[in-house]
Amino acid sequence: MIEEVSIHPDDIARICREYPELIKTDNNGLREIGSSVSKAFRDIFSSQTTSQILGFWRPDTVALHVSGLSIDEHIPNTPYDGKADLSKIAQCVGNSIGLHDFIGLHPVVYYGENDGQLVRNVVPHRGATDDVSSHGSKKTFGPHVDNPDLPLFNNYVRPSVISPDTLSLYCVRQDPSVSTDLVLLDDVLSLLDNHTVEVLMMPIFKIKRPDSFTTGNKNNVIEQKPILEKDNYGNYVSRFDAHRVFSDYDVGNSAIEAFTRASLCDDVINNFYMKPGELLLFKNKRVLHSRKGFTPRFDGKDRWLIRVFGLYKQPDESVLLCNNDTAHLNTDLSAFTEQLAYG
Ligand SMILES: O=C(O)CCC(=O)C(=O)O
Ligand SMILES: [Fe+2]
Repeated sequence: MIEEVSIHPDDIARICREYPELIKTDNNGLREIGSSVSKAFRDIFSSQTTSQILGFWRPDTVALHVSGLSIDEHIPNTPYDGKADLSKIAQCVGNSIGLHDFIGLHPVVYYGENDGQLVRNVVPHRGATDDVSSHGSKKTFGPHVDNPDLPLFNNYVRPSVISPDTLSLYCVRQDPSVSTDLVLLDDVLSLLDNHTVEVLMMPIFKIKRPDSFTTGNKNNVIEQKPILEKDNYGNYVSRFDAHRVFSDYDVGNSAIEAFTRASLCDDVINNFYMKPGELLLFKNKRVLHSRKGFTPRFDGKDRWLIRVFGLYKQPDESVLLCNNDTAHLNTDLSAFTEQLAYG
């Protein structure tokens, strides 16, 4: 289920009075502001709001839709190169990362993507209008999980990098005609027959690394993987991405087609026309997200969301790119080959 949380305006007014300045915008500085904001949330939120938000940990809750958070008084123009001075949107950034801290999630970023910055600006990029990525616009970005070429779980003999457990999108500036769409994996599976589900669990699929990776091993492809697996609690999780999964087998391609068709049914799509100060936080591998194509105006006022990835557990030192940034993960899978062999 998707939990609806509405923050009381009096609570927001109190938090705004205490809002810390965002002085250092490197990842460590962002985590500091996240921890101050989380402290303010703990002091101010009612027990009802707190339990609704912490309900994110319930096995049947796969997403939170939080409304009524604050935004900064003067929002700069939408940054069409994808780079913004985060100190100018300190409240949006602080609320995003603060909610992760409050819930106990660990914000992370993956080497090769977003210049190592925890906060990604999801904006139409002047040079990427035809890309299928968070910087694209004209083409529909079909249902997908993020970073599907990375291992789903960390249940190997040694720790490994894994795909994001969670993803949040915070609305800084709205385009009222563009929704952010969520589809629950369980809803898609309820439309498929048993045979198709069984095929999706077979290790007969190839998955390509997303276009948002611009450095490192950006053309990574993993092979002989299932699209569907079950986690330790028996929940289905997926590495589905309509644009990036393939199979060498007809039976595999038919299953991909059936899954894609089911994920595009109106009945399973939850549209969110997010206004500034609204946030979606969801379990990346149990929810698909998508966005229809749109035409940006490039007048400084186009749609602007900020995205943050999270992990349920603090990443092990061995999966970090370097020791001085505990959020920046190594994505060179050859560094984890030994344990992948056991996976
Ligand atoms: O809402 C969008 O533009 C898509 C964003 C997205 O899929 C992402 O940033 O992972
Ligand atoms: Fe995405």
